[in-house]
Amino acid sequence: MSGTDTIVAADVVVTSPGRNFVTLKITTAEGLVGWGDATLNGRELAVASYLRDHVAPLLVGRDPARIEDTWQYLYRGAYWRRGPVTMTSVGAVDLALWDIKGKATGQPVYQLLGGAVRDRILAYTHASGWDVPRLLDAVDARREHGFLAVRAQSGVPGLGTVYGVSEAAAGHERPDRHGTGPDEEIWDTDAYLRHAPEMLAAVREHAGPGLKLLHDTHHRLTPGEAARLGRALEPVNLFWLEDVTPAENQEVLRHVRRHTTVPLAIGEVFNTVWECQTLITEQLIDFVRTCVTHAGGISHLRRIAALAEIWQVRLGPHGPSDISPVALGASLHVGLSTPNFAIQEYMGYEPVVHEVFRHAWSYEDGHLHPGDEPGLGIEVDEALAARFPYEPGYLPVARRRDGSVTDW
Ligand code: EZ4
Ligand code: CO
Repeated sequence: MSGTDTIVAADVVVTSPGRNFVTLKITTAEGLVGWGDATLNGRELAVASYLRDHVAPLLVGRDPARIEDTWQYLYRGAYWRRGPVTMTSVGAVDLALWDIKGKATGQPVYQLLGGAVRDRILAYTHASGWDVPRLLDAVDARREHGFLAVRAQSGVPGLGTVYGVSEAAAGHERPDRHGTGPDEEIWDTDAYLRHAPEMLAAVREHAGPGLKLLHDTHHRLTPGEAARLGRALEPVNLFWLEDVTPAENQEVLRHVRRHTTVPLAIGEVFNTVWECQTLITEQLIDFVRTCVTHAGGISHLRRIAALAEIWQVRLGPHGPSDISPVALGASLHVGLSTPNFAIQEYMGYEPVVHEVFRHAWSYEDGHLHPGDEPGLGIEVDEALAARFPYEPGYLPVARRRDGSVTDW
């Protein structure tokens, strides 16, 4: 196939079946269609414009088989590099080109990446409750659905809405869909630090030793606070503690690491291997959370995995309901073919999302599989997608009790 086909169109589909998704569709002269996810929660149209206005004109006329060359061309050729908008755009193109290569060769993408190294991929899902009893019910419900790994989040006494708590069945990450700007939440780290160890100990006590238990601190702690929390959580035996600090400064994790053996996971907001470099090469984390779309696609996630493998760091990619089923599928093709892939986040989707994005990937007994359709195994129902126009939405903003802005 190499060199015989040509990209004739690159179109951006923006749809909002309950939440916004941005999808790239690349079409070739031979009639192949490749899909890529370009959703960046709360900043969707920036990526849509980057793709429509700046990338699509460059793709027309190119050879779709040249995936790596196109990656280099878009990354290095823009001069302005890295960052979530750029890397999500590059990632969407990369996914769509892998999809096309799979369809051109009749192979699922994981076969082109070296074939399966495992039979299925361990998944974790979210459970939350405003108080501990409701959280325990949610954990039970997830386990009844077969999940072996669960991320537990709860409300904090004295605070209102906080990150990660939703009692919706599928659980979903806000944004609230209104164009009036973000909701604001009050955050109090001391209240959280008093509550979190008790809350997670209650889950462990209730669920027993077999459950893989995870928790997300969502960038809120200083290195000292993170070290203390990590120590306090050691008896709970977490699978991981996520995003303890904002990690804009990777070096501060040295302090956390010196004081606790709690397994650390970081990286869902990172966009390239360079933001993971110190964390990996100094073994400051156990799991890297970079997302297959936000970190430049399958091609770049594999580079991160290769660096991580040398340092015995494993992948546990971001997979919230605010990336589309296209991205989740792509992550699973990497997961099935990458030795140091540990676990995939899987929040699930509302039923209508599964209708807009029909997918070969499947969930069963706590595990995911990408399926064996050629390419990524995704079909987008464009007519249905067109019935859900874009609606502006924002993630919340958090303030301390004194009114100053902190990390949400
Ligand atoms: O808050 O994807 O671990 N998962 C997460 C996510 C993020 C959202 C932000 O859009 O932290 O739920
Ligand atoms: Co997270």
